[in-house]
Amino acid sequence: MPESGACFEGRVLRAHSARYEVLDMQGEVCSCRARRRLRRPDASWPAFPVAGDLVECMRLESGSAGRSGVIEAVQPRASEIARTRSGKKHVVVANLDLLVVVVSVHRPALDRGLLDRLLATAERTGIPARVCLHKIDLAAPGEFADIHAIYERAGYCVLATSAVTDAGVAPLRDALRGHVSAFMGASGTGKSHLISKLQPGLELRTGMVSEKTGHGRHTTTRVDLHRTDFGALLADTPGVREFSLWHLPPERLRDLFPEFREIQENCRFATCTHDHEPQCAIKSAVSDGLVDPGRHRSYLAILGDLRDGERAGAGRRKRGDRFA
Ligand SMILES: Nc1nc2c(ncn2[C@@H]2O[C@H](COP(=O)(O)OP(=O)(O)OP(=O)(O)O)[C@@H](O)[C@H]2O)c(=O)[nH]1
Ligand SMILES: [Mg+2]
Ligand SMILES: [Zn+2]
Repeated sequence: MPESGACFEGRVLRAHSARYEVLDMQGEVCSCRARRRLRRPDASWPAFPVAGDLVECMRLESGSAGRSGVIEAVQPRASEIARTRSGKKHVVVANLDLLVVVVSVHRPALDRGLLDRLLATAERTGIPARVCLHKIDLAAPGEFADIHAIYERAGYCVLATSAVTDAGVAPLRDALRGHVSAFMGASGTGKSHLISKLQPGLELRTGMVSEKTGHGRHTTTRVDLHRTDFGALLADTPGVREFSLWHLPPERLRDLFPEFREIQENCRFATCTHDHEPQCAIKSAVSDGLVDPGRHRSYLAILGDLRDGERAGAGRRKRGDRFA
């Protein structure tokens, strides 16, 4: 057993009330606290640790509560899933290899706006995303074939999955093997249930979808990176209702829709935002059925939010407010 005072590297599995569970290179979990300077949520860098962070720690005496240590440093992140919450940057999870966006086909109804925001977030941080059309047992045969095709044409790998029939579970497990992945989506879409299917024995808490509203009940309340026996780390995350991309310059959004990339080369203006500009190749492609109108609508909705955010930020700066 490593002695007290020894340094070790590891990955944060979960953060809770200023305690962090860190998985070390030997596969042991150590309960750590973080140096105060790492815990300031407003620090630009190093920011306080989140699940997925790679950290450098010092081991303390092992007590009755098991191994313990102190996080001394957080390594720069290779990727991070970041959103805007109450005007501040909120990093949900770091250092992913893969983002699994879980949308249920029914109960709750498929939310394409949220799906497209999460896919754009994965593009932004440079990690591949998979789309899980989950609860496929609730769909009529062929009911979601068009959605499946739209996202495959956009360049994504799409899986129809069910925790009831086990459809798609084995191929998803294969795709996750050896990687660090996070499952994100609206509450009640079945993220925790699906992860429990992927790794029998985990038995994560799941919640019923409300009969009245058709929404989930926000059963999972924090990010937890789970170990599996097939060589994957899987992050279960709390359901998101709205997802605003953190501080993205609006003109960069067009590069986060993979199916736009080649086509937009032909827009009349090199900086075309595919909104009001004349001779826009993307708008023509939508009319010609080459780009899905729903994806273009999602793009315009996100663009509108980013422009509003930019205006609000400029207003705050003008008034001399501290920019969050
Ligand atoms: N019919 C059907 N129901 C499912 C499936 N997967 C999950 N469910 C049900 O959907 C409900 C919500 O599942 P959860 O796993 O708690 O959903 P979640 O996405 O983790 O929700 P939050 O933790 O609130 O974000 C539960 O009642 C599950 O039993 C599925 O494949 N088919
Ligand atoms: Mg859950
Ligand atoms: Zn254009």
